[in-house]
Amino acid sequence: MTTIKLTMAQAMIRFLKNQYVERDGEEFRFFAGILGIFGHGNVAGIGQALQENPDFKYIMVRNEQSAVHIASGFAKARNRLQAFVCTSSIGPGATNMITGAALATINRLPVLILPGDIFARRNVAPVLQQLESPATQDVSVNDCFKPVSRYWDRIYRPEQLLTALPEVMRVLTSPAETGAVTLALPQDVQAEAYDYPEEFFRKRVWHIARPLSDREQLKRAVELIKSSRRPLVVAGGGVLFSGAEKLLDKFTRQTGIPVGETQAGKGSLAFDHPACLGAIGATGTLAANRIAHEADLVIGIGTRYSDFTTASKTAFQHPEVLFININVCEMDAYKHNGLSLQADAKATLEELSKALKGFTVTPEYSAEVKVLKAEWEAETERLYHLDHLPLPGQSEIICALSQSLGPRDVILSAAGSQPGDLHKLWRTRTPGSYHMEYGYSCMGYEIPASLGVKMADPTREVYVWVGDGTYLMNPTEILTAVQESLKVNIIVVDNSGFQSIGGLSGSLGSAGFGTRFNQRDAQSEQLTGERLVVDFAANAASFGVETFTPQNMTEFKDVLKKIKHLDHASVTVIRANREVRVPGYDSWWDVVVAEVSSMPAVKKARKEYEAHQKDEKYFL
Ligand SMILES: Cc1ncc(C[n+]2csc(CCOP(=O)(O)OP(=O)(O)O)c2C)c(N)n1
Ligand SMILES: [Mg+2]
Repeated sequence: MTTIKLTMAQAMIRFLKNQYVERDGEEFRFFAGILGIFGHGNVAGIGQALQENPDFKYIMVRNEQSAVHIASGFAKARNRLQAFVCTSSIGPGATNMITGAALATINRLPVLILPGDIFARRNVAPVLQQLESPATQDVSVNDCFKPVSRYWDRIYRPEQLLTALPEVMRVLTSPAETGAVTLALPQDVQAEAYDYPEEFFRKRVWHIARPLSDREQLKRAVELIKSSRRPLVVAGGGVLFSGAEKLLDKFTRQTGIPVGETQAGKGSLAFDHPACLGAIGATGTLAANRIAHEADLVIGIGTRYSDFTTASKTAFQHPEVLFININVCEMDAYKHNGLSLQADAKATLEELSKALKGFTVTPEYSAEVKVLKAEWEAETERLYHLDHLPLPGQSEIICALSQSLGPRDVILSAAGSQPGDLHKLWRTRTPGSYHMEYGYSCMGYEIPASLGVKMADPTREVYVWVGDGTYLMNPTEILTAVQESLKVNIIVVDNSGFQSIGGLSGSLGSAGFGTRFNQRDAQSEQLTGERLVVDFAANAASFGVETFTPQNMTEFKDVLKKIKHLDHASVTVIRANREVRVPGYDSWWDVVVAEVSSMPAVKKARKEYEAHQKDEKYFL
């Protein structure tokens, strides 16, 4: 056996460089590179190995959490066929990545996380940034990654890479299992040498399979669909990950079954497709939610049925509603006591289309879908043209963006009031052009993720929408955009605080308490003093990007025309009215109101809450 003497870190990078995936005959190098920040816990290990491997791109970031967000944005935009690695020092650099890991795992996005770890040798403990325990020496802050990782391991000896890395690849490339994979790397072991077999570093191609469902279950599903009167497809992120959009188009045109889209599944069909009812659930359109209400069969494709999708289990009210779940992930395939088709979405839609030749929904049902769709388009138009003065409503900003963006351009967001508003109102025209992180809805994902999306496909314009609150949480990767010459178009909507949570608080009887950006008032000692004015453009300009501050909608539209043709990143700041909201449509979201309170508004909200909660269903 030929061997090569390498440090554990050098062996790691050499192995990662040689991993490929293949799906439908197309092959990709799996890792696009590594993102991170060096400290004493990785600089001489992974850092040194990267210096020796300049063909494995290293991108320096400003915050380790952002590194994981960039990686998630990238993996999502590449439909999980490529990923990034993230490296950090030990201690705070490592724990900064936990939020990112949770986001990746919840959204089922492959990210390889390599936090540095305390000395395996232990004789010099406690080292800088080490968490000590009186109960064991076999613990470090990196154990906190366990619940948020799909695979977790610690490499105490260099030869453990030989058995750990194949597991890492199995999980990262598995459509059902993927998420954050964490390999904790003790700082001393990273630099330790070992005679690795050359064979370990050969090119490996991981095949991404398209598993078919159980034959009996498929037959039963076909019968169920044939005997349904009001079937509805719920299209989740799995449709896009599987690349099943064309098959969904064919299936729905053939059968006439309408489609509601989850946040992750939006863009499965173009907004003007005859079967597309748009967003479903708590942030759904009136068209999708009304059809859902009376659906007798829900065909969930690649959805995990989050509370936003099911409107906290109130969306599906037909007394005998049944579910068919097409999902590669067993856990999701069995949800709602559904008939499980544990299988790839694209392959299964192909089979169902064949088996359902001749089946269509009734003309009455199709007519109802058409009317509701038209009604929703009219409502969208109304909200697009509020002409609110002096400050516009958010729906007008959506309208301006919608008119300016090309069909392949990407709109990206994650938290605030815009995910709900965009879910309802964005007119998605191509798959991947609506990029919403709503599994973790993590403030601070947006700007870093936009860099990942841009790297995933530089031919697409990326528009990232952040609220003022979100901007304040994590603006610093703007500098990384400048460093990497990544043209991202950042739109900051300043409504002086947390409009979303303020509105939610209001609806729960708490009048927006603690959600506005105001100074502490000297007399009341509450946060009700002068409005805190932040010059977001000046802040952004300090990172070296061009900035724009349109004062009204006309100027905003002019800026959008201009930034389209720039060759560098920019930040546009526009103020919006925080009280002009996009309403909800036949849906609700379960956020519990205090059962007892001395506040009359809370008591009233509690009564309404109890009435709504009665609609929550178990699917037994
Ligand atoms: C990291 C993180 N912290 C807290 C929250 C809860 N949260 C959701 S939206 C929101 C306010 C966002 O404010 P802003 O970005 O200004 O958007 P707006 O609601 O004003 O549209 C908060 C605090 C979150 N989603 N993520
Ligand atoms: Mg805000």
